[in-house]
Amino acid sequence: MDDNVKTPGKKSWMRWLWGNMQGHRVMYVIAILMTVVYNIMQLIVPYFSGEIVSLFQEAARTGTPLSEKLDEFILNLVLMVGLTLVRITIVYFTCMAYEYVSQHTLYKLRNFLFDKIEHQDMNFYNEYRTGDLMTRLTGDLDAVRHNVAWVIKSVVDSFALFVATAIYFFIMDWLLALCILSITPLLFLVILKFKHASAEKHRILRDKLSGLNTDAQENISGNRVVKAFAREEYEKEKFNRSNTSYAEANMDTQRTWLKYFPVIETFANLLPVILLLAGGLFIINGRIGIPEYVSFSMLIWAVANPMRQLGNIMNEFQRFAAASKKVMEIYNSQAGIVSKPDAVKHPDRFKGLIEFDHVSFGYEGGSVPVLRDINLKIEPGQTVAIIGETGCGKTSLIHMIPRFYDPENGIVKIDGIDVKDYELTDLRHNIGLATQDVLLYSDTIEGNIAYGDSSLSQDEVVKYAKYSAAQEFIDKMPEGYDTIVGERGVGLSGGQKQRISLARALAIKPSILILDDTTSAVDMETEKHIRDSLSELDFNCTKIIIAQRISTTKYCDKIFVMGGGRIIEEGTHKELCAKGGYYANLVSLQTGLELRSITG
Ligand code: DGT
Ligand code: MG
Repeated sequence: MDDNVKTPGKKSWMRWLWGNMQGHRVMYVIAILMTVVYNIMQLIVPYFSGEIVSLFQEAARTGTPLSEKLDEFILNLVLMVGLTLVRITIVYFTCMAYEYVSQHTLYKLRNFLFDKIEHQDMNFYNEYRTGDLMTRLTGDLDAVRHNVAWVIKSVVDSFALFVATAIYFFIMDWLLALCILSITPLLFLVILKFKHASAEKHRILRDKLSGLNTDAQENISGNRVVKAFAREEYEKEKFNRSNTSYAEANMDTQRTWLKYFPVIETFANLLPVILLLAGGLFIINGRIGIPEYVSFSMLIWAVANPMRQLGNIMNEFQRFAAASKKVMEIYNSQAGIVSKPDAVKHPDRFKGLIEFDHVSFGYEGGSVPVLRDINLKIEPGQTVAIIGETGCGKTSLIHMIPRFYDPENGIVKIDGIDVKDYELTDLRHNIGLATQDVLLYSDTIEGNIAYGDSSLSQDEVVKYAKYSAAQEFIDKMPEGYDTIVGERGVGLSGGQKQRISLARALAIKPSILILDDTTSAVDMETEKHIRDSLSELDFNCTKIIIAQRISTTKYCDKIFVMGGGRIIEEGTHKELCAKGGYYANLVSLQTGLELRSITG
C-alpha cells in the first residue's frame, strides 16, 4: 500500500454513504419510512380475510341470512381491495425513490472518484493498475449503488414485515406466536456464521474480477505487441487462466451460499409445520378460533420470507462490503504532491530561470538513487540539451520541474522560487512538455494539438503544426486537421506522433518547454526545420531538450551530460568537444571522425 493513500474505514460505510447522499437524504428517509408502512400494510389482506371468515362463522352460528350482513361484507371487501391498491402505489413510488437516490449517489461518487484519480500523483499511478481502477469505477461502484437501492431496502423490508407480523401474531395469540418464532434465534446464528464465511469469499471474488479486467485491459492496449510476437495463443491461455480463476471464485462463493441455503430454507419451511401442529392443537383445545388460524396461516409467509431473504441479503451485503472497501480506499486517498495551502499564485508567465540546487531523488521501492546531487542553472530564454546514456536519469530530472515527483533532498527553483511553493496548476500551465512516450487521445488532430488550450483558433493550430513540421503530413491526410487519430495515436507513424506532441506542447505558449527525446524518430531535415522554428518562437521560452543526437545538441546554448544520475560534463558543444570526455567521444562516434580531430 502506498504511503500517501490513507487506509479506508476511518468512517464506517454507513456514515460514508450517508455523507454522499447529501441532497437526497430526505427522499431516502421517506422511502425507508414508506417501506415500513407498506410492509405493515401487508397485514391488510389477512386481517380482512379473518374478518370476513368471522362474518361467515357468525352467520352460520346464529342462523342469520348472509344478506343481512351484506353491507359489512362489502365494506370489508372494498377496504381490503382499496387499501391493497394504496399499498401497491406506495410500493411503486418507494421503489422509484430508491432508484433515484441510488443513481444520483452513484453519479456523484463516480465523478468524485474520477476527480480523485485525476489529481493523484505519479506514485499513485505506479501503484494502481488501470484495470483495477476501472473495476473500482464500474463494478465496485455499482455494488455500492445496489446497496443503496436494494440491500438496505431489503433489510428494512424484511425487518418491518417480520416485526409487524410478529406483533400481530402476539396480539392474536401470544403462545402460538411464541411457538412459531421459537426457531428465529437459531436462524440468526446460522446467518451470522454465513456472514463470516462469505466475507472472505467476496473479497477474493472481487480481487479476481479486478485481475481479469486488468489482464483484458493490458492485453487490448498492448495488442500490437501481441501481434508482432504472434503471442495470441499465449495471451488466450493467460486470459483463460484468469477467467477460470474468476469462475472458480464465483463457484466457491456460490458453494458457500449453497451450504447455508438448505439450512435456512429448512427453518423457513418448518414454520407452517409448527403452525399446523400447534395451531391445530390450540383449535382443538379452544385456545384459538378458525378466523385466527386463517389469519395466522395467511401470514405465515410474512415471517418465513424475511428469514429466507436474510441469507440472500447477507450475500449481497458482503459483495457490497468488499467493493465499498476498494471504493473508499480511493475516496480517502490523498495525493502526495499537492499545492501548499499558502502557495504562491503565479498566473503570469515565468521568466524561465531554472535552478537545481543539490537535488537528489530515488523512486519509491527503487534500490538506488536515480539523481545524485544535481546542480544546474538554466538562464531565461536559453536552449539547453541534456544528453547521456539510457537510464542515466534524464527523464527523471526533467520530471522534477513540473513536480511529477519531488526531490528527496535539495530544491528545484523557477525564477528563484522553490517549485513546491507555486500553485500546482500555475506551475504546470507554464510548462509545455512533450513526453518520451507519446500519448495522443482518440480525437481529431486539431483537438489533440489544442488539448492544453481549447480556445485555440484554427490558424494558431496550423501555426504550431508548422513550427513542429507537422503541417505537411497533416495536409496530405484525407480529412486534414479533422482526421480522427485512434487510441494512443493509432494511424500515425512514430515521428508523426512526436510532431503532434511537439505542436501540443508549443500550443500552450509555455514559458518553459521540455522536449523528452521528441525528435528521435524524425529525419534530419525535419529535425532542422523544428530546430529553426524553435529558435524563432513568438514568445519567450526556456527550452530543455533531451536528445541523443549531436545534431540536436550542437546548436544549444549549453549541454549537460548525465551519467549515473549525476551531471558529469557541462558546457557548449565546442567546450565539451575540447574537453575530450564522454561528449567528445559521442561526437566522434556519431560523426565518424577521430576523437583527436574533434578535441582539436
Ligand atoms: P532513457 O529515456 O532511456 O534515455 O533513460 P533516462 O535517462 O530518461 O532514464 P529515466 O530517468 O527514465 O530512468 C532512470 C532510472 O530510474 C532507471 O534506472 C529506471 C528508473 N525509473 C524510471 N522511472 C521509474 C519509475 O517510475 N519507477 C521506478 N521504480 N523506477 C523508475
Ligand atoms: Mg527518458
